[in-house]
Amino acid sequence: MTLIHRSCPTCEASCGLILDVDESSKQILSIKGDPDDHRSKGYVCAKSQAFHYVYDDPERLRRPVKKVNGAWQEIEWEQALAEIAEKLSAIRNNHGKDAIAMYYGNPNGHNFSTMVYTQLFTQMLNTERFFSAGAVDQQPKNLSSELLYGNAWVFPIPDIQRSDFFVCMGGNPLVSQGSLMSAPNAEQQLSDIRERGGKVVVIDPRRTETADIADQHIFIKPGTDAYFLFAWANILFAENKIKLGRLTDIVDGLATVKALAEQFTPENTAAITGVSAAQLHTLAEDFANARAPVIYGRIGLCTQEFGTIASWLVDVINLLNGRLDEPGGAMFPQAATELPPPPTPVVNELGRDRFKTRVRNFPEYMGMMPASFMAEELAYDGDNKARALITVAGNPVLSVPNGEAIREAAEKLELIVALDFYINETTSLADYILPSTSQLEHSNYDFLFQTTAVRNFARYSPTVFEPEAGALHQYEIMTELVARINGMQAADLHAMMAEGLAGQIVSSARFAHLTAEQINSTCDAHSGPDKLLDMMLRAGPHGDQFTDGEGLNLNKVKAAEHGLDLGPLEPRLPDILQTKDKRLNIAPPLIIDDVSRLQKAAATANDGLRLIGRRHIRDMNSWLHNINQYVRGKNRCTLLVNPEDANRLGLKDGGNARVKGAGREATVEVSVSDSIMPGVVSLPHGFGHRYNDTGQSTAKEKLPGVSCNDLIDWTVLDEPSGTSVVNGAKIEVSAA
Ligand SMILES: Nc1nc2c(c(=O)[nH]1)N[C@H]1C(S)=C(S)[C@@H](COP(=O)(O)OP(=O)(O)OC[C@H]3O[C@@H](n4cnc5c(=O)[nH]c(N)nc54)[C@H](O)[C@@H]3O)O[C@H]1N2
Ligand SMILES: Nc1nc2c(c(=O)[nH]1)N[C@H]1C(S)=C(S)[C@@H](COP(=O)(O)OP(=O)(O)OC[C@H]3O[C@@H](n4cnc5c(=O)[nH]c(N)nc54)[C@H](O)[C@@H]3O)O[C@H]1N2
Ligand code: SF4
Ligand SMILES: [Mo]
Repeated sequence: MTLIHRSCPTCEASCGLILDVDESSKQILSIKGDPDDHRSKGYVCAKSQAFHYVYDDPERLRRPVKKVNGAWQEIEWEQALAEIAEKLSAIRNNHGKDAIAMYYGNPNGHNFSTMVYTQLFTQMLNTERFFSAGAVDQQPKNLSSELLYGNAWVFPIPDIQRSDFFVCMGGNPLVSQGSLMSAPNAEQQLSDIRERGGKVVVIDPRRTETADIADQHIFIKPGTDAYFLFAWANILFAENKIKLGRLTDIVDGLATVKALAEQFTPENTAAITGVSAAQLHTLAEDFANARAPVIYGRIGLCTQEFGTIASWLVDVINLLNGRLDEPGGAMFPQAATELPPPPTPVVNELGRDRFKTRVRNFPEYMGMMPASFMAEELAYDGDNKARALITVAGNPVLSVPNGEAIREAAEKLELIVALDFYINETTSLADYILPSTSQLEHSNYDFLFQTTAVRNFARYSPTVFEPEAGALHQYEIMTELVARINGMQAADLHAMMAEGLAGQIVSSARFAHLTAEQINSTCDAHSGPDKLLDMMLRAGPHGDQFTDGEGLNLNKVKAAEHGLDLGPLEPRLPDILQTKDKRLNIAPPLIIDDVSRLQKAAATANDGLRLIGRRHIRDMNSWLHNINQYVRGKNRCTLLVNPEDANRLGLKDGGNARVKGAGREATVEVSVSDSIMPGVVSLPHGFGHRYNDTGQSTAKEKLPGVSCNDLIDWTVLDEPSGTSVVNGAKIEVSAA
């Protein structure tokens, strides 16, 4: 029996765990919350066991498989990598780089080594047919951050531990456990606000689990948050309540925002949003009068028709109230791995519209095409069409609108290679599946989520069980593929990664006295991704500066088995800006130009029934449904309908409804509840385990459900960012 401390890799909260393991038999005896983890303090949710269940799942792939005459055959790694590289090279040489499409899924963000090798992988493939789960997720926030702060990956995070007034829009942290707000035990953290005498307000078309513990819940019609937030800004301007404070001298564009906000009053937006003028006035006033208020918006604000405007307005409201970059407001975390600034300040150009989609001529964002257009881009039959697809830890057939058509299009491709360890609704179409080690078999560092945490921290998770001989980690699979396609050696690419990082570090003024070789050799005790991590930690804001003296290095972070507390969030403006002249223009033209689309849509904002999603504690998007413990019990892939709508449509609780959208229809069980507002229905995503060729028998048998993404109009996008509109989609419902 050995006790191992590590963090949970399943959601952004990254709770601290204690694993009791029998290393010789590779058995997990128990997984419990770590009471000494300063972030999670012993808290865990039901999914804390997920990586154990996945590790044990007999249907998880352990070795590469190849489809031969329609049947899967296990093959050796060497054969798999050699055959795939040869086929991909041939396609690329004969038809160009864009003939290989790629889809990048969510679990990659939970894996340190995959994240640091992602750039190598994507740059070497360099395909314009690049899709990701981000375009059904946070891309509007990326765009807003890129335009405001010059960096798409710098997010203002609500400093809820010091806030006394928390307005939550389009997020349900009690279930999701917080997103772009890594805050283990969200329920406790929100209750703490109330115990400190503060207030929690939830604005959501559904009275969510978070709303249930809040002081106030306000129903808002889906997709109308931008009108609501503009009207809020209107009040601030009209009542002369703008407080830019310390940021006054760096902010531009105030007059432009004012002119726009003047057109949206609490009165003229009330019928659109469903929020009365009086309610908004009270909220704006309470917020302005609070000591440390903050407003937060998440996926319900991103994956809607005006996702970029709504996501941007959240920052604008914080800023106008003097709450951006202030304790208890929206603040910028600092990662322990943050690299020192380069010699000349970086001014980032907007990464958008450098190429267009083939079918609709739609601008790319972040080098990616909209995920909602994946089906038609794969099916495109013109010059330079797609011939191969690589999926990396994703399941677009269920996760992306028009998923059924993604399947149909993928079936016609010459080659599909899936980096995954399940035969899911997408990877079942592959010619090869390359399973990486599972999370218990590799170390991890909470890399992405240290940049979204409500308090700065560093946390390393050791490998629990050594993988079986020959097994490859995800970053190794990626490197092998890149090496073989480019006629290189994987070992050389690994060395290049270390040299490149060391070179980047010594280019900064702070480390100009060192050479790349010195940095490289100082970190020689570690290899692979651990070595890169050691370099970043030593060069970072708390690092030992490569002195082996005071400050962090990897060994010290490893030794801190409950994780390291690096203190509360600190003000970071203007230093963090990577915009021209280090100015913060709150009226970026791309967003301002989109406001005319918002104005035009006002007349039809309330047409017909609208569909929203919902998450449940035992789901993780589409991929934990093969775990018996997570799918037993009552069907949760149900359509939530308000009693008013149920009466009008003749629907009964527990009966069935016919749901029509995107030219498809499905039958789903109805759950009648006044927790959802009239005119809105809710169906969770990640279900629809209906294809016979998948290798997830429990999912298929126990809780197949229907895929809401087949019913969502995939042609409607948040236009500036190309993000899918999975919340507020028009839908038809009738009795079945
Ligand atoms: N309608 C609607 N659609 C949505 C959303 C919504 O709210 N509503 N939410 C969207 C969001 S936020 C997201 S993030 C996406 C998620 O979309 P995806 O990322 O496409 O889907 P997942 O269900 O997370 O699939 C993850 C896959 O990764 C594999 N995997 C897990 N861990 C590993 C690993 O360590 N190695 C390898 N090789 N594979 C691994 C799993 O086996 C699984 O097949 O869905 C989006 N889709
Ligand atoms: N248990 C569990 N946890 C998860 C996941 C999971 O699948 N299961 N997925 C993880 C991932 S990948 C992500 S990105 C995060 C997402 O984390 P959250 O953003 O917290 O996700 P949701 O629970 O989907 O909350 C979205 C909320 O937006 C509301 N909403 C929908 N449309 C609108 C609208 O137009 N306006 C407003 N104001 N609200 C709206 C919905 O009713 C819902 O309550 O969760 C993560 N955590
Ligand atoms: S809240 Fe997230 S990180 Fe914490 S135990 Fe549950 S799944 Fe794991
Ligand atoms: Mo997500």
